[in-house]
Amino acid sequence: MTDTAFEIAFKNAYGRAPEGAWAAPGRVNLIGEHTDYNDGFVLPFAIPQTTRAAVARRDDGLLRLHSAAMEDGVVELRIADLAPGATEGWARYPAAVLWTLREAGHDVGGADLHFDSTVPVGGGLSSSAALQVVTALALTELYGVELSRQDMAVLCQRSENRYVGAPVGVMDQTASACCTAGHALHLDVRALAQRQVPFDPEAEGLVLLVADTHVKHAHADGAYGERRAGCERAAELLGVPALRDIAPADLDAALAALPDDTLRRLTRHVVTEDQRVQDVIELLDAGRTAEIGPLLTAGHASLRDDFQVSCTELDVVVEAALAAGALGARMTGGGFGGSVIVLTTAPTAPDVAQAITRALPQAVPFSTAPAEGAHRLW
Ligand code: GAF
Repeated sequence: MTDTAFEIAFKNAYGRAPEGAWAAPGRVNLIGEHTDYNDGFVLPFAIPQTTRAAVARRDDGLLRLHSAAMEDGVVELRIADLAPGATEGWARYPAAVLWTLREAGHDVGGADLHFDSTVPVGGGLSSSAALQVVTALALTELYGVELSRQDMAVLCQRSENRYVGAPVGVMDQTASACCTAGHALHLDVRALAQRQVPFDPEAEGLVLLVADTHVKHAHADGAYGERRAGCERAAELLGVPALRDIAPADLDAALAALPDDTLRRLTRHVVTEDQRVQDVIELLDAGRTAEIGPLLTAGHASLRDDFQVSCTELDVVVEAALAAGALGARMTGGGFGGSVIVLTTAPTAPDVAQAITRALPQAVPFSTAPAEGAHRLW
């Protein structure tokens, strides 16, 4: 079925009809933060908010990009000129995907793409991964390229690492490409092994709220890369391939072997966070979702105190939610701003939501639940 307004927006930008339309969701990470680039475990789910792309192929070596949210009109790029660092602004993300597909030897040519999105930009809900994944899915399907969803996610991650210059892990792109409705995705990043874990808060009388602090974060900034470099340095000093290889039972010995407090804090966060992912999964599998609350809150404390990627606004929202009776709350995503997730019982949810907005007026919580991953619309 075609969405007429969306199709018309494509026609207005390009003067012809699209060949099809695709959608890719943002994500909430339930638990497992800053563990993906340590070869560890994550547990994200797709949210109902998506980025959509209406697309038609071109055969003249041009990539043309248009976004309903931007005022820069149609951005026209020559595929032959695409190179890391050569593209500015939001257009870097789809350009990066086309460049990376071609670098990987896939026979993908030019296209006109029109985007719109309901994923809050800079809200820590992976708006950029949604943009990358919807581009990758549309181009591979239109050009008949066979790529598994996990390989597509890895390719999108590579495009962000190499073309955009942000040293992110693979969680967000995998969530957008591979999640399914009613499930959180347990990803073992080292093995790239996936399991869909049933997660339906509503069925257990619970509500999961998302509160965007509207404090903007940017992963190309140095702080994310510094944390990542610190983790890699700690692993090297400990003689393991990645911090994932430190078992919780060996954590004290590992901490004692590290030369400074920063590396000790980073290591403690990653090792305890990997364990929290396993503990949350056990509770979800046992149908004891309400009991994951304290693990979410412990994850926040670890990100705030040990990994040091929280900020005042995130902490204020977490504290307000807990004081109003939430079962658990934590920042989600890379941090330095973005969103908080809050688990609460259904009857307490209105009070919790009110308390959050009272504490931070720009944070207006909405409830969410696991939605489907990237898909073709028509
Ligand atoms: C950002 C990154 F993109 C992810 O790869 C992940 O590292 C996350 O921060 C922190 O868990 O969303």
